[in-house]
Amino acid sequence: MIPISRRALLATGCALPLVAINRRPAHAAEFTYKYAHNTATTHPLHIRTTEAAARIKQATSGRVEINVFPNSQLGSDTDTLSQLRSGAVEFFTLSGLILSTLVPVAAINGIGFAFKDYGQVWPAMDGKLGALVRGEIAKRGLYAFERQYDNGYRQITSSTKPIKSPEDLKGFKIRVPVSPLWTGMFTAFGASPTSINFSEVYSALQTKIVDGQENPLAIIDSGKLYEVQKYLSVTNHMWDGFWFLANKRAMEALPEADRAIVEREFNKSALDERADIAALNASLQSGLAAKGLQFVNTDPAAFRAALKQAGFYSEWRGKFGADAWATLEAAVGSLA
Ligand code: X2X
Repeated sequence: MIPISRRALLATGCALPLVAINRRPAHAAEFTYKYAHNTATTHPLHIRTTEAAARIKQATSGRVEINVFPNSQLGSDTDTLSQLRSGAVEFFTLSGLILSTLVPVAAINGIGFAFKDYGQVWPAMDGKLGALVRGEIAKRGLYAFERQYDNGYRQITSSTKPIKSPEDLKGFKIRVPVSPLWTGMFTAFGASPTSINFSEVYSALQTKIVDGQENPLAIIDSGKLYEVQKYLSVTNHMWDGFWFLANKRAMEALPEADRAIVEREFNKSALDERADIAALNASLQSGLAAKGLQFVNTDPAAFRAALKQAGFYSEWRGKFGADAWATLEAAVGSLA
């Protein structure tokens, strides 16, 4: 029996109750996709993408359900990139520098000391430089959403000694993400870099496999790296962002209208996440100091000069090619 009385039907007219009667019952989603990322659940990347997934479910009337897997739960970044390519995972946020193992030019925003400030970062990444990288990503069977999420300007931490000058990096055992640019840059400083996925960083620091690492403040905080590090040197040595990546076949399987909703909502959340990181950058200096990290100020010009001296800029100009380099320089000025 339909639980609507004849009296109620008569009282309200037909249209409304009939819609209610015909509405499909709650049912399983038509598309259940996995989104993986490497940060803790307290990081704005997790919070804002989870909000996007909820809005997408609502706006598609439950047709598209995206389950968020934080903390490298589905595997390290290197593993998850393979899963994204095979379609085992449909969505993944990844640093362009790590993605460069598949799409070399995606590392270009990580060139040391390239972006002076966010006033240079977003116009470049939302503009020509980002478009160039997204074009190359598309050629490799992946789809990059228009708006990148912020990871941030990276700072060096250490458990053994404060890094004050480039000389202090000589022989320093530092963890870097799995990426030729990261290894190349710290080799150029004369450090001793080890490539380790983020999922292993806390334990690598705790067990002293490495003495230091480098990451933005929001990652150092949400990853609780302050528990296993003593000093934080404010170097701002590179800017790093997360591309929101999709398996192309999974995107194309969505009806066009749903695909537009998915894009709209993840792009919108990227802007929210950028604002969160900006706020954290302002608050975390004192926040992390209160948690025991000793802040060390540095002269970034000295670090940049050390890279230049080592031939870092000319080497990477050669690797990225004149066109991509010119696109970067158009955004940040001459890097010579
Ligand atoms: O692996 C890292 O250091 C992190 C969290 O910053 C990236 O995803 C590149």
